[in-house]
Amino acid sequence: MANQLKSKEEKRTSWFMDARFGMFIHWGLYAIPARGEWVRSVERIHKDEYQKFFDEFNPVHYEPREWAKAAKEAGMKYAVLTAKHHDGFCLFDSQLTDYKSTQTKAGRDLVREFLDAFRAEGLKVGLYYSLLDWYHDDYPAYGDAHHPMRDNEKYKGRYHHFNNYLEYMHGQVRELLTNYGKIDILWFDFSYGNMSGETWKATQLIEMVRSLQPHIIIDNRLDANGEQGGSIKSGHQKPYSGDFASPEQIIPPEGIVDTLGNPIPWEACITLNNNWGYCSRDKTYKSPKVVIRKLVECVSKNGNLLLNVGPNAKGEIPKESLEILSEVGEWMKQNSESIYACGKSLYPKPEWGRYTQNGNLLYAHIFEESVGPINLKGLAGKVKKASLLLDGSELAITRPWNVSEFPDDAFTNFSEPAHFSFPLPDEI
Ligand code: FHN
Repeated sequence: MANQLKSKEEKRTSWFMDARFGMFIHWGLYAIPARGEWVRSVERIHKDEYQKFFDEFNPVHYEPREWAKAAKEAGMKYAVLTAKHHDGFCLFDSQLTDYKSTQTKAGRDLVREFLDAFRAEGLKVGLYYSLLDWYHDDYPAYGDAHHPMRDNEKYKGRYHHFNNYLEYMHGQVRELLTNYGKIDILWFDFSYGNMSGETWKATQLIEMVRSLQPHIIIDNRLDANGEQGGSIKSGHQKPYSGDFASPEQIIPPEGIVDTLGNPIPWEACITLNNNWGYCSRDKTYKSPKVVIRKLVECVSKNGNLLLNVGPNAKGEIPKESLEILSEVGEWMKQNSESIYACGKSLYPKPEWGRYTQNGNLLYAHIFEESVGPINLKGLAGKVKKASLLLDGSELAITRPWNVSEFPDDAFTNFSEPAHFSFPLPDEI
């Protein structure tokens, strides 16, 4: 039985393990204050005051096909959009609330347009759904760890019927998995303290999700230990920290494995600046080089990278983000062979960089800080042929190389890793 279950999960996640690279999109009313998606909680904004953003919301430049093209050009194979974030605003035409995009000046079902556009560009599609809901009257407020009214005396003693909220939450998940066609990923977020597992009626929720869309990948954030429902690990689980945003530090060399040592699909999600939701003043963008390094790091440990963009109130992805995506895309055009369908190598991580591997093809990612000869320790006798992905030029494999010996353009313009393809002998 366990093996059967395992093969079910393997079937569900095989496309995901090949895809390796996706776009995360955090978008909603919080794009108007433009101070990140937690603005209501951080600034203790009452829902009545936040209402002005609902009344104003009208993303006149929302063109999801442009978003989809940018993702595709960057080499991304899937995308996950916030259908509802913690503020409770729904980007889809839910019949369970009027707090939704179709009731704003926009008058549009933003989720449906997103799904249509990204599917049209050939990408897999996922929806992020917040378990937290700071708008719903039956979600705990006073004394909650995160609610905007958590320390507002007026909310003390206010009774809430949490089961009403659960009925609403489960009902919305049912709407998303019934009215919007095939969804490839359902990205729940997040569990904390006792707001975890069966508090959400997670077993019942997962059974309903599986009955509606048996193929769907579910992340592991329905419980604070990251165990419930997770086809994939996306952080928020012990002993790792949330988001896995620093896979270099958080994820061990062997990746994430089960008790038998079998690899478990996992995904790091990272912001391009320091905010998930649009933040106009946050210009601390990561360079294309850092993004590529994180992608290589994840793949070298059997993981995926979900890279976030936070569109603004007009519905535009910030130009800084588009520029980074475009440059990452240039690198992917040349080197995606060392990313897609690749994973952890049979060989231990070399001191000068990372290996990724796909079957009998080994890819050596050389980080330019490496000094001295590139010594393919332990490989010398086993490699038949080495060549640069850049131009297919052959590399002698009988001796170590100095990085300086590589052709000048062996490194892309971010002085990024050169890549070798090593067709390894069958016995590998
Ligand atoms: O609180 C959210 C946050 O806003 C964002 O959605 C991230 C994405 O992984 N998840 C939670 C914090 O980890």
